[in-house]
Amino acid sequence: MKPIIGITSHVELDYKHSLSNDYVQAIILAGGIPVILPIGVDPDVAQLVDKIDGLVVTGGGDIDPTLFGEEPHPNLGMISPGRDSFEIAMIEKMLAANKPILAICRGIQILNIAVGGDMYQDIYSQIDEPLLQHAQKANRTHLSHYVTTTENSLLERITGKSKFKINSFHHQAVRNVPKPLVVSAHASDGIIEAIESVEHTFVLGVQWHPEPLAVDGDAISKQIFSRFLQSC
Ligand SMILES: [Mn+2]
Repeated sequence: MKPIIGITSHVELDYKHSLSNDYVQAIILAGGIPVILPIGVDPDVAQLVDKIDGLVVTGGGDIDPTLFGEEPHPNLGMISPGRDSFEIAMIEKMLAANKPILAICRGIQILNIAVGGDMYQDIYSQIDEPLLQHAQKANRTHLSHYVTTTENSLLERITGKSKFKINSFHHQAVRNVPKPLVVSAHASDGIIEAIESVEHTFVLGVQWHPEPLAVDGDAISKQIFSRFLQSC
């Protein structure tokens, strides 16, 4: 029996569901059966969580800042409140059931908010230090900047590396990371690039996009998906 993996969809302004095929193919390549999840089923998340073996929380637009006690910064992009509420409800139930979660890009941010953390709405206007280019202009499979993993973290154990290169497509980032989550990788400018739970079997959030890299054959990205599937 292959694990069934729920994958949340990108929802444009609560109007249209869409999802890059790379998420689907990366799960199939790693040995799972992907199922694309809709918004609008918040009251039924307990039943959904019961049916799936793992959850991929995918990338997309920005997140409603009132969810972490702020009002919209001028550089906040498009948000999807229906997606925010569905994903937070799913994450809460998955955590309670100790079922595996792989959270990607926007996913790492909503994962952090679901446990009471917060985030930068726009790193370039909210951080005074000089920052790297985190919205790369190269194609999706180009590895543009390095991340350094936290010693003995799940991410370090999965990848077997203390430093490696990733792609980068974000202007927001996780800020305060509350328990049970901890930082598992950061960029050279201090931006948090990965978080994980110290109380769950497999809960990992990455700020980059491993799914086009895994489909392209990148060994580290394939390892992330295969360890996620093993946990499922
Ligand atoms: Mn980055």
